[in-house]
Amino acid sequence: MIRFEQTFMDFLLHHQEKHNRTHHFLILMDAVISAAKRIQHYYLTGALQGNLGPAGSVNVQGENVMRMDQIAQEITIHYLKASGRVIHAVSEESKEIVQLNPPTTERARYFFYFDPLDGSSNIPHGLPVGFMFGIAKKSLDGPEDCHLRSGKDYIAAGMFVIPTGTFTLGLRDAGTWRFHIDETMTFVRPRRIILPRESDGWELSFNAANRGTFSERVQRWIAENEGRYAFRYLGALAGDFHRILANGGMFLYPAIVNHPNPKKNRPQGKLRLMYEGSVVAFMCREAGGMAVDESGRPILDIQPEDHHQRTALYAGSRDLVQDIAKVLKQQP
Ligand code: FDP
Repeated sequence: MIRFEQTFMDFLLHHQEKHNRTHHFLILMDAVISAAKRIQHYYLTGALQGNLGPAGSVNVQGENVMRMDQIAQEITIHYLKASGRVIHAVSEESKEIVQLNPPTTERARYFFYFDPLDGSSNIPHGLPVGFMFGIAKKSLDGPEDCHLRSGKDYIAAGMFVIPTGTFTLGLRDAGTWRFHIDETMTFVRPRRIILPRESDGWELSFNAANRGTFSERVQRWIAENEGRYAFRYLGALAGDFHRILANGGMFLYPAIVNHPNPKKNRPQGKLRLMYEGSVVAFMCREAGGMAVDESGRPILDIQPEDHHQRTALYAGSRDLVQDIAKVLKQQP
């Protein structure tokens, strides 16, 4: 007997029909899956094709752009545009908003926030990187002002860990789900992810080399708690958060406030709110967890003022995040 797995598209079709929704979101997600698979192909063959090196330019964040960043950006924009469903996209790789379809057309209804290849220090080695995205929908009732959306306004957020063939998607009020790629390059076998409540397997994930640059209270919290948990750090948010979702614990990228070279301090944090922090926070909420910023405020409540705004991030098991949030809320 041949064993057939439920595909991602079948899963999503059922979800949309169960909730009496249109097929527009399905069409958008088909484009996202096509983009992720194509990026994965370029990444897998990148070492042989000479695509894992620098591109020779600097992005909106002042970071060196890798050749793969450009390839992933081009691929994603192509498929988003072809879907006809996206009004505009905000990407780590583009300072300007990428206008795709006028909001006045009936079928263009989504805003797409993404980092096409996150975790750039892993690129030269071909090690895991992420394609992360959040999706918001235009207002169907009133005039659309295309404003900046906070994470609590997202309808979905997800990440591919490339090239491992795993895809995780949070759907508003419908859970966080994980899929795996099969031999026909189809994402299959939906499995709902709930962050484990038991602390036995919990992990902490942060860049330990930065430890002395965190605020004193964060350093103290780490010193008091780290002995209880395993420690893992891959250096690519999607991969690190993938583990946290499965094992529980917390990913943290705190504000850098005590760097020996004050010019290197990052009091706002390093990660980008709209296509990293809110994406992780959304999946976290749908998996029963939570995420806060450096002041202990829920990430999903932050109203962005800029598309490329940064944030500190503490995301994972609710009890652990609540515990550090208490410390973060205290006056320094
Ligand atoms: P990177 O700068 O290598 O692109 O967004 C950025 C990100 O990667 C995350 O994926 C990752 O979690 C973090 O930054 C890694 O930063 P450090 O190298 O400072 O640890």
